Amino acid sequence: MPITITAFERSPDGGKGLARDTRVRWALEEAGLPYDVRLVSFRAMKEPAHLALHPFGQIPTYEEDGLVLFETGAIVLYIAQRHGGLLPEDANARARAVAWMFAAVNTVEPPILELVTARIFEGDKPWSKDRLPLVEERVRDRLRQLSAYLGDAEWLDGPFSAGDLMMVSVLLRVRPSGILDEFPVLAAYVARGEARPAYQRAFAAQLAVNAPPHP
Ligand code: GTB
Repeated sequence: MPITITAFERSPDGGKGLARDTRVRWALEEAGLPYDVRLVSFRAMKEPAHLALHPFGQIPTYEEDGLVLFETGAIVLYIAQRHGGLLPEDANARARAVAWMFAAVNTVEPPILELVTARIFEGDKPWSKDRLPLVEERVRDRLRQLSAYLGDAEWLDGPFSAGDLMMVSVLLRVRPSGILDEFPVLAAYVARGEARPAYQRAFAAQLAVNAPPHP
C-alpha cells in the first residue's frame, strides 16, 4: 500500500514550503520513497474523518499499511528508522541525531512559533510593541547558541541526518522575520539544506499545489 500523507488544500503561505507537510515530503524524498498526498481543507481537518487520523485536526498525517501517524517529529523518525540516509548506523551517533530532532521541535521551534504568533496574530494588539522585542530576543538567544555550536561544521553532528532535516525545517520558519539573516552561519546551514536535491523535490511538490494561479 502506498504511503499517503495529508497536506493543506491551499497553504496560507502560498507555496513558500513553510507548512509542515514539507518536512515529511523532504524525509520521504531523502529516503527515496514514493508517496501520495491527500489535500484537506481547513473545514475538513476538523471533521470526524480527519480527526480519526489526527486528534488535533491538523496536517500532516501519515498512513502506511494500516499505520496512522501524526506529529512531524514522530513521522520523520519513523521514516528515518526504517530507511537509509537519515540516521547513522552507529548507535551513539544515532541517539545524538535523534536528540537533535527533539532539540529542533522542543527547544528551537517554540520561541520561533511564539514569534510567528506575536508578529502575525498579535501585531495589532496595543501591547504588541512592548512584547515583540522580548519575543525576538528569545529567538536570538537560541539562534546565537545554535550558531555557536554549529560553527564551521557542515551539519550538526557528522553527516546530514534527520536532526538536520528537522532543524533546517524549523529555522526556515524564522526567515520571514529577517532574524535568520542576522546569523550568517545559520543562514548558510539552511541554504545547504535547501540545496539538497531531496529538499528541492519536496519544495517543488508542495509548490505545485500551493502556488497562486497565474493571472
Ligand atoms: N506539532 C505538530 C506537527 O509537528 O505535526 C503541528 C502540526 C501543525 O501545526 N499543523 C498545522 C495545521 O494543521 C499546519 S503546519 N494547522 C491548522 C490548524 O491547526 O487548524 C503550521 C503552518 C501553517 C501555516 C504556515 N504558513 O502559512 O506559513 C506555516 C506553518
